[in-house]
Amino acid sequence: MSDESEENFSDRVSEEFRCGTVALLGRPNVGKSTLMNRVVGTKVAIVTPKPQTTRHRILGIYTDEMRQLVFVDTPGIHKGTKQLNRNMVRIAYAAAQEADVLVIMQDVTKELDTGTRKLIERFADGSLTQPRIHVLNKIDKIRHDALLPRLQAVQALDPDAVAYIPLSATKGTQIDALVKTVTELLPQMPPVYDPDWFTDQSQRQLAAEYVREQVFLAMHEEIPFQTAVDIEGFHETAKGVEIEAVILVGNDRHKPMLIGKGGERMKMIGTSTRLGLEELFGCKVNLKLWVKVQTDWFDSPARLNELGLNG
Ligand SMILES: Nc1nc2c(ncn2[C@@H]2O[C@H](COP(=O)(O)OP(=O)(O)OP(=O)(O)O)[C@@H](O)[C@H]2O)c(=O)[nH]1
Ligand SMILES: [Mg+2]
Repeated sequence: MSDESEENFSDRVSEEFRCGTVALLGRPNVGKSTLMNRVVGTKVAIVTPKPQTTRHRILGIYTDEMRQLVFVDTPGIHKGTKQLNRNMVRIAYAAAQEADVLVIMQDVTKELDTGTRKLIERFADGSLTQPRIHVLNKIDKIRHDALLPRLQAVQALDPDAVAYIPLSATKGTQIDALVKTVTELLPQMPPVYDPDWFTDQSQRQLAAEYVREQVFLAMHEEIPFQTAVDIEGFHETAKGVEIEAVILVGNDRHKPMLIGKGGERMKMIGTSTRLGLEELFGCKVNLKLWVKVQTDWFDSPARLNELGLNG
């Protein structure tokens, strides 16, 4: 969008317009990225049934006439000994420190385990002073009467939070309540981002993430967690975009597994990625994929730095 129309939008907004950042925090797999995509209305963050899907801090921006909510999706907070895992957790805590509002999410279909309790206690221990909202996600999967004890348990752990909101990110239930509650906690100020922006990621970064999503969906055991994607070429042409992507694996054994018999698995990963990217970019995508072995890249600070995963 041009500078002129951006100015127009900022000029048009009322004095009551609110804008600020909202960190989405929680254990892996609770639905942080799903929730952000739901509010923003576009798949700006990849989602898979596997934990540790998100590795970066990713912005998802929602703008209407009244507000601009800048959601900060974060990697799930977990224990891990590899440098990559430690960096991911650091990214999440750094995002919490910088945000105006903290949204702490949990999956109500899972036990309120020690990891989740500790995480809640850590955010409620007074070291961070921003208002906190607890989101109890995946209510579409539990019986109504199972929710009350869970709400009481979170309230007991963090009685000073502003709100406790049960919702379903996939079904879209109670999203309005979250948007309303968050808005009231943000400062009155004009929008920071162009109203047409959904995310801070470049098309190149989105392409890398979309490839990684398909690797996560296609592969099992440790392979997805030891895979990264590097975009080596991204060219806009008259027909659409041409992308050259390298899938990095941390181990020789993983390369043939990822390629599959007769290259079948790579073909499948390539096709599903291409379809997703064509929908996202609204144009034809020509995607070329390679697999490269780079032993233990996930424990190499220099390599993590090159991949933008330095935390
Ligand atoms: N039934 C149900 N499933 C959900 C809901 N929200 C998310 N999921 C599923 O939960 C899984 C994890 O979702 P993500 O959004 O990737 O979770 P995350 O918290 O971002 O996970 P990490 O990035 O690994 O930290 C996916 O299979 C989602 O489809 C929900 O409201 N209901
Ligand atoms: Mg995620």
